Parts: sequence; structure tokens; C-alpha cells
Amino acid sequence: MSSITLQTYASRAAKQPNAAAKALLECIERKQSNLCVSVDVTNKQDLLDVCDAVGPDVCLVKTHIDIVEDFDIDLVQQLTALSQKHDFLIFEDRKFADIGNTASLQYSSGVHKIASWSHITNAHLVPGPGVISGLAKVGQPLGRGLLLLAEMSSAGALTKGSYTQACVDEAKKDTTGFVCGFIAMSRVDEREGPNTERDLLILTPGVGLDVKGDAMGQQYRTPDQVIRESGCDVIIVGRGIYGALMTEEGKADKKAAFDKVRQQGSRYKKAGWEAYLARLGQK
Ligand code: S5P
Repeated sequence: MSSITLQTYASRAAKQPNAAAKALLECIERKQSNLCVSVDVTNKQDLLDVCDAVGPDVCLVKTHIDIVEDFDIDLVQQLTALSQKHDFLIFEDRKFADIGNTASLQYSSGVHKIASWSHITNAHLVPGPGVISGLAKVGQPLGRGLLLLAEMSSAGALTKGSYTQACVDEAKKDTTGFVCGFIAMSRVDEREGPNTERDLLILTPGVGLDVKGDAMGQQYRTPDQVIRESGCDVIIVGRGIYGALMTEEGKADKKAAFDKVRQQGSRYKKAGWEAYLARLGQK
């Protein structure tokens, strides 16, 4: 079998056993979008408005639900309604990193009840594979998916070498079927040749077309570098899309700012899809 990087999203969807990963691959194909927007805003209405603005262009919306100051359960109900209206999945970027028992409670309970509305979430493997089984106990019966943070985008990240390899090994041997991929900067599952064992998704943050980084260690690459050169599957873009809302100008004229958000959404969608077609040799 050939490298995952040469297979279409549609052919991968057809044989994907994890329900959330399958739904994501199908959505990518249907919308011709491998763009995930990361909506790191701190109030409910802005979060919903960004999702409504870029919804038509994305396959996935990534949240940091714990930064929303006026969080309530109505937010997740409205977000879920938007995911149905615009046909996208939801990924809560919780980065679980505790022992299995605690992570499972953090995932199912508290004010956020993440497992009840988020199709995909992620975890660090720092505590060992118990974090996977703890989360799987909650998420697997609900048809959810888990990404392991195998590599990070920030400068000086310790997610490298044998740590990254351990994430790949655990994902490949996961018997719960709950692990469906990675947050990573490269095709980490194919370092030693084509991955013929288990299809795993690679979602990649640190994507920007206009700047190379921020003042706190973030590092950006282009959609082409991420999808075509590095063989990743989904680009995750935050400030590159919603950034106009954060400027003084944007705060003064929200309508104009949202026009920019929409423009950036379609710009990144196009760039991500062109890079995918180029990877397949179709462009
Ligand atoms: O290694 C990582 C992993 C993640 S999930 N680097 C990241 O930047 N992220 C997340 O992606 C980060 O928490 C943020 O929500 C998003 C990137 O945002 P941007 O504004 O820099 O595009």
C-alpha cells in the first residue's frame, strides 16, 4: 500500500474505523476544505460569530472552551447548531495531561462536559498510556476521537525524538480505537516508511501566510509547507483568520473586521486545498 500522503481523503474516509475521524475525512472531501479554524477568543458571542462567518469554509472548529469568560451551556448548544448548519466538526483543544482517572473526569464532567459536545480532543502522552484509556472510557462509547500531541509548533518544544516516537507507537498499538491521529508538524507515522498499519490523521497548527511567528515562541509555516511538503492532513489557523477582530480598528468596526475574517477563511481554505491537490500530483 502507498504512503498515506498519496491517498485521497475520500479513500481514507471509506476505510477509517474511528467514527469522528471518518466524519472529519468525509467532511473534508465534501467541502473540499482541510482547514480547521482555531477560535481563541474570550467571549461567547465573538466565538459564535467567528464560527458563523468562517463555517462555510472549514471542516473543523477548534475551541479553548476554558478561555471563554461568559461560558454557559447555551454556548455549546449554539455551537453545535452552527456545526450542523455549516457542516463542520468540533475539536476542543483541551490538551489533557493527567493520570487516566483524573483526565476521564476532566473530560466528562465539570462545567464544560467536553465529551458531550466535542467530536475530537487531544492529550499529551506525558503521563503514559493511562491517559488514553482514561479518556477512551468516556469518549469511545460516544464515537469521539483523540489526537496525541506528538510534536508542537512552538520554539524549543520538548516534543521530539523518542517522545514523538512513543506517541506514534502508542497510537499504532491503541486497542480502544479511540486514538485517531496526532497534533504534529510532519508525517510522524511514516518516518520509517509508509504506514500500512492504521490510518492516522495529522492536524497541524503553526500555520500563517503573512507572518513567521509571534512574540511568545509560536512559529508559522505556510499551508503548502504543511500539507504538500510535510504530508500533514489538516491546517489549523487561528490569528491568521480571526486576527482582524483583535486590532483597535477591528474593535471599532466589527462589520469590516468580520468581512476580513471571512476573506481570510476562504484564502486559507483555498491554499490548503491547492497544497493537497499538488501533493496528489493533480495540480
Ligand atoms: O503545538 C501546538 C499545538 C496546538 S493545539 N501549537 C499550537 O499553536 N496549538 C494551538 O493552535 C494553540 O493552542 C492555538 O489555539 C492554535 C494556534 O493559534 P495561532 O493563532 O497561532 O494560529
